[in-house]
Amino acid sequence: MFNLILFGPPGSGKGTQSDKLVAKYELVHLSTGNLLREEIAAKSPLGLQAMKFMDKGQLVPDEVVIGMVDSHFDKHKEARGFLFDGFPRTVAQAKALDQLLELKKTGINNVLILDVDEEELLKRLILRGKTSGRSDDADEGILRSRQDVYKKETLPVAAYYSKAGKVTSIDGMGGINEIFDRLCSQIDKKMK
Ligand code: B4P
Repeated sequence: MFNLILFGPPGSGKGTQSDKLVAKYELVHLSTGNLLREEIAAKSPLGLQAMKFMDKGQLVPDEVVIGMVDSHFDKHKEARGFLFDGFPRTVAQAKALDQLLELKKTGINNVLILDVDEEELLKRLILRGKTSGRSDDADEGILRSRQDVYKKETLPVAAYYSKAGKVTSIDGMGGINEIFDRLCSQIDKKMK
């Protein structure tokens, strides 16, 4: 299996680039943000619980996210690999993912970090908020607190994988296709 993590702050383009990457490399896309929004749309108990955190720009509790990933994993036993988008977002989630992958006798091949200026992140999310209908994009205060949560709770995940020598930083500024080409050239090197 070839397993990738696409990592970066809110608005760095993880979702945008993941759609293109899974099409090219035939990986299963596992976006915890998308899975949580599906649960909210279905008004499931998990969705109703998650909504309370997402609306405030906070992370959904680890046990909720890990349980959801675990059951999604089981639906894709034949996958040639996964692209993890927006997961793991805490060190506890990273450790849980390592255990899940170990059970499958596989691991993470590469963690690609999209590097984007904070002003550009806010600009993108404010623009998305005008059309997305996402409550977590609607308010500049929430957008800023999502960036703070990223720095406090999610950045340590990069250090966790860095110790294992798995992290590559990718310039996430510029056009969508240009960033996609940068990501592909790194993935192609790792797949050889
Ligand atoms: P996510 O759904 O993961 O979304 P995101 O971080 O907001 O955005 P992403 O980086 O994917 O940006 P996108 O490509 O869309 O998380 C949402 C929330 O869910 C979290 O805050 C949290 O509450 C919860 N959650 C999710 N996973 C969790 C976990 N594991 N644990 C706990 N809680 C979790 O790009 C943003 C915008 O920029 C788009 O409008 C796009 O069109 C635009 N854009 C992209 N690339 C561009 C470019 N190169 N130039 C200009 N615009 C660009």
